[in-house]
Amino acid sequence: MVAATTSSQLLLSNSRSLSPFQLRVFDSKTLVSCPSNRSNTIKRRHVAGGVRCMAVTASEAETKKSGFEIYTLTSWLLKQELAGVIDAELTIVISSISMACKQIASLVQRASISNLTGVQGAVNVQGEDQKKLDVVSNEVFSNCLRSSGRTGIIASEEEDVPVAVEESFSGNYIVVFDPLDGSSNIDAAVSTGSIFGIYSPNDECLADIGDDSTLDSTKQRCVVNVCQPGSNLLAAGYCMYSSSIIFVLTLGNGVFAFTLDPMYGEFVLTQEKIQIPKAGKIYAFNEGNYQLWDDKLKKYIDDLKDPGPSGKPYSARYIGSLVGDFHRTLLYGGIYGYPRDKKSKNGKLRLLYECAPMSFIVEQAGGKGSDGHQRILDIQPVEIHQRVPLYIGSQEEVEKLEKYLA
Ligand code: AHM
Ligand code: MG
Repeated sequence: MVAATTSSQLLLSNSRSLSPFQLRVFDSKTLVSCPSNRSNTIKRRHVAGGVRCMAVTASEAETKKSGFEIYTLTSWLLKQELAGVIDAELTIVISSISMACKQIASLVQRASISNLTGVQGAVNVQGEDQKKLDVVSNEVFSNCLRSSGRTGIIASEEEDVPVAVEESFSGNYIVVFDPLDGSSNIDAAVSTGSIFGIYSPNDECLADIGDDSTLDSTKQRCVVNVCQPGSNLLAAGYCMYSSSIIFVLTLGNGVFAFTLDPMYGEFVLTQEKIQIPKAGKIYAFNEGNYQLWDDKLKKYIDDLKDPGPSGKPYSARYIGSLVGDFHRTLLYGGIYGYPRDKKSKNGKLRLLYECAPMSFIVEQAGGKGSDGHQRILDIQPVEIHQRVPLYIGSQEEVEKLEKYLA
């Protein structure tokens, strides 16, 4: 199938003659009409007096990579679908989330131009001032999920209770998300991000939609359905809005990063099977709260600053934006922590749409996510906006912290 042409080149996407996930550029001189079959790739050769077509095996074709090949999130998701890792409905849900992220990225980038900085004037159910972009991003995320037609329930940091999606016609996946995390940074153009987790569909929750008399019980069942431990997650990811827009995703088979190519407007695969370093001498805590911390935690932090025999203490790095701090930790190693303290008994971060998705990702990369005593993914939520302390990062660093808190 010819997708676009110029005078000298033809852009082809042909699921029979190429690997189904490849988009390649051919010189028009070599393009001729050749018969094809399903299992073989067609090789075209100029010979004296004409062109001869030869069949080559798919594996032979795959080893010869074109310099023009790009591997997009869409292609990658289709490959996962073909391999049976996810079904077609989940592919659509994740695609719609990536679309929401592209829109939010654009809004974040243009915030000061479009008068989208500052507060909205409302306070969310958790008593926090909502920024204009919090509200807009929540709308963008919710609309993309609704229009995908594959989402049964959505639960957001910015909504009081989970919402049953009436437009859903199949799939019915449960999506939890924080549409714009770290938005206190937004007016200074510092990194922010969106975080999401996807749970299995539960048709029971949707059974009574449309019957007003049962709306309350439907809502209650939605809450029950959304309150699942992170160990049930099917997929989780985040999108970081920074000097690059990076979409990080796990489907439970490793962690993959896709970078938004502004030329194509597509997320392109840039890192496969990311592994977090086993240890790393970087810590990310808001030390402004030091005096409010428990003595065991103070001792841990004090020891990190001790240069010891090597003469090298840990380095402190703290953006105050979970996605940015987490992404650095994932790539460089170390530990990110948001502890409980005297004023916030369970810390600040929310289990469902912040701690659990990030913990699923870190475990898939070989790291750990803990509340200081137990695995985050094993915690059974009892309410939607439940907070838990979070310590996340390199396995050895999180285990070291747990020993101090024991
Ligand atoms: P938010 O969801 O209201 O944006 O709050 C979460 C953010 C995280 O991104 C960040 O790690 C943390 O709050 C920073 O909190 P603090 O300013 O107390 O250090
Ligand atoms: Mg948040």
